[in-house]
Amino acid sequence: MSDFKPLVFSGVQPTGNLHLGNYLGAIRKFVALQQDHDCIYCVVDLHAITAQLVHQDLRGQTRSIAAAFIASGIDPEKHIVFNQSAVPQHAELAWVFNCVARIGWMERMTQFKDKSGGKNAEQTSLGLLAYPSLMAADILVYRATHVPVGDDQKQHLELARDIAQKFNIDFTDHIRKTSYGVDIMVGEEPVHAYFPMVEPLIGGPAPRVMSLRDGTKKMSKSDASDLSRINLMDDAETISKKIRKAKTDPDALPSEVEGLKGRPEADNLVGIYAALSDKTKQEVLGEFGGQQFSVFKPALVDLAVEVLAPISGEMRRLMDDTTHIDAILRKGAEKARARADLTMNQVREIVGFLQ
Ligand code: AQP
Repeated sequence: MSDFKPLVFSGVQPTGNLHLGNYLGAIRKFVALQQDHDCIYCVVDLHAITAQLVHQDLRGQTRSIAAAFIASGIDPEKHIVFNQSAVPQHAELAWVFNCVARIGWMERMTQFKDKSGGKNAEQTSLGLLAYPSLMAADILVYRATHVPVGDDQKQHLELARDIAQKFNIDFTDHIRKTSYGVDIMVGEEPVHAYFPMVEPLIGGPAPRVMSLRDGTKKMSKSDASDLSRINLMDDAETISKKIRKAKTDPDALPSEVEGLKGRPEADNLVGIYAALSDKTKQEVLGEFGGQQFSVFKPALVDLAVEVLAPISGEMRRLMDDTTHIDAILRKGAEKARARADLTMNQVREIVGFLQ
């Protein structure tokens, strides 16, 4: 039985300042994966206009995400870094997927419900509803197999699998007439597939970094309070202030992970420490169990500054030379277009478009 060649794909939206959640949930994993995998990392600017159409400086934001990738350690020579709108095949495949996916699938997405509910109903674009279909296309236009993301994207990746599976089933006979199909197992079933069943890579001690003000809410770019998040570009003093002011409870840290249950803020800070130091939560508690937050927080400040300061410094340096970033993105887009075009030519043939 043949199988798909492993390929990693992921994207980040240029919709505001990157925060620690984006870094620990996504970018830090991107960096680690490039050691053993072929990787494609994308600044998803088409996604950026789904929730808000007009941006003050979409180009600048796009460059800053690319700068964050590179400053964090992604190698654009060995891997591919580009912005989504420069590869029109993403949008072309998304249209095919809009016709494969069912409206009900999209309406069930938690992110859509959160962003389109209440007073936002009138402002909700068709693009926001179709967002997961474009995300499936981003991944599958490269027939990528593995997608590192934060826990908040899990539902969208399950949908990408549903779309891939429905395409494979709807077009089975057409796929068989070409030589492009691959034999895979879906559960116990052997399937002749054109698109792989993508695997989310979500694990780690901080798969969902929570707000510093409320341990039950995701750390997010759109939170009104800047104190709720640590931005990648925050200086040492700001990081220190935000961690010192982070909400906690009055108890000392427990010695076992079990003891973090029902203590969302403590759990979040321990998870952040663990992810930043490449340790498990249990290892962190082995070091700090029984200690008060007055001891733990300064240690977390030192660690966060030690990890983030070189990244923000390098981002600033890169942002001063936009010609260099633009050249990286242009070169990346050329490499991405060549791969995406190969897939789209085959998809056009499978679907039956006259070429
Ligand atoms: N809090 C988080 N914890 C872990 N991972 C996170 N990600 C986002 N927030 C967290 C992951 O970062 C990657 C890029 O995310 P995105 O560009 O899609 O942005 P987003 O998820 O829309 O980010 P925000 O901050 O949550 O934006 P708003 O406020 O607009 O909703 C993804 O892999 C994501 O999982």
